Amino acid sequence: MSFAEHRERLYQTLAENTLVIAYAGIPIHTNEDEYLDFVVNSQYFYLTGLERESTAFLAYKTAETVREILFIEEPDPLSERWTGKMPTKEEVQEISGIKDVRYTDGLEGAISSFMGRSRVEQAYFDMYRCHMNDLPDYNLVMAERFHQAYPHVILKDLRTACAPLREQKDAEEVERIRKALNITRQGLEYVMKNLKPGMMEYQVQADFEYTCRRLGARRQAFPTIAGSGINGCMMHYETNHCQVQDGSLILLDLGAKYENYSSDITRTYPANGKFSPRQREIYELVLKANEAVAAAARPGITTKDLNDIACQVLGEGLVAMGMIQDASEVHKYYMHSVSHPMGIDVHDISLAGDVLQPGWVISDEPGLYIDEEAIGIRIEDDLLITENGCEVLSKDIIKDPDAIEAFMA
Ligand SMILES: [Mn+2]
Repeated sequence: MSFAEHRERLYQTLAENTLVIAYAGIPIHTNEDEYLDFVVNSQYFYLTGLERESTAFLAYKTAETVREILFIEEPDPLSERWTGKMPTKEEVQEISGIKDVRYTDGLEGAISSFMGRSRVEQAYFDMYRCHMNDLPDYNLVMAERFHQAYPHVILKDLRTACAPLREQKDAEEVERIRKALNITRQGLEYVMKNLKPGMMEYQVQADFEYTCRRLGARRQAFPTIAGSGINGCMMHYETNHCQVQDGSLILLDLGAKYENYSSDITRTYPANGKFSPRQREIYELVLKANEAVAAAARPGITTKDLNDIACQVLGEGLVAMGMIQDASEVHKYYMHSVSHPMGIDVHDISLAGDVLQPGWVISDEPGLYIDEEAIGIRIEDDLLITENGCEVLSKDIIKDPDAIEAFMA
């Protein structure tokens, strides 16, 4: 399915007399003349396939038709001298399938023209805010500006409208995730070849990210977590500044991002290449939960159901080891939930309580975190929900403890 088909799916859900305005966004300034790496707005990307900053997309749906216009910056020889070639109208037409491409200096005029001559009743902007204290995203700023100018038009949230569409991946999106996973697999193999006690956690991180970059991933899907020993017991440890001790485990939660789609994998390795009997005992319990979740994942159940399965397997195992009295105490050693949707974003857009459907891609990531023994183990795979069950997209990334030991030997 092409990006044009993503738009077509959106239009089918919209009422007539509806305007859609989506901005790629602008680079975020830090200090002096430095900016953060540009990250495109996910709704804009989903609808256009474009990752170029300072571009925008406008669509207007009437009873009869949908008008689509894409706005890009006019290529300018001076800018190109400093920062490289800018995309041309032909190039963005090819990627997005949008025929009417104009330059951004015409955007306000185009909005004014639609507002002046058409009966616009509602307008969709991405108005997402993660935390109340966050600075507003560019799309939210532009939504507020629009609302000031046209207070009679009902504003609606483009992100919410895109959620059910983005949850269900098409073949091209799954293919991009497979490519990201293929890079992540090779990165982890490079890590296993080089891992030894005495390394710094950030060196393990560097081995992984070096491979990702060499294989064409432009960025990581999220900050790499490389937690050895007790650090593996912190869910989102990403300082990675400690030395990896002999006899410890290192928990690696990481993923390449490729063609703007994410992979999200966790593997836990013995620093010296061999699990201790106790480490292996815990590892095998986490692996059992990981496999139970993959065996249960299918259309018709929820990620909460999957988490209940993980809790049951982990809880029963901990009771059998005498670590807790009752399976309900599992949260003493397992503090997160087992699954989240993934796609363009590593924690991808979803509507709470949604039931799994074919085409969803979700994580499968049980873990156990035993502070008193400095054992933190998580095993995470990425699952594609199919008609009858699921496909483990990350099945080639080894996780069997014997296979890990053989690979590291
Ligand atoms: Mn995850």
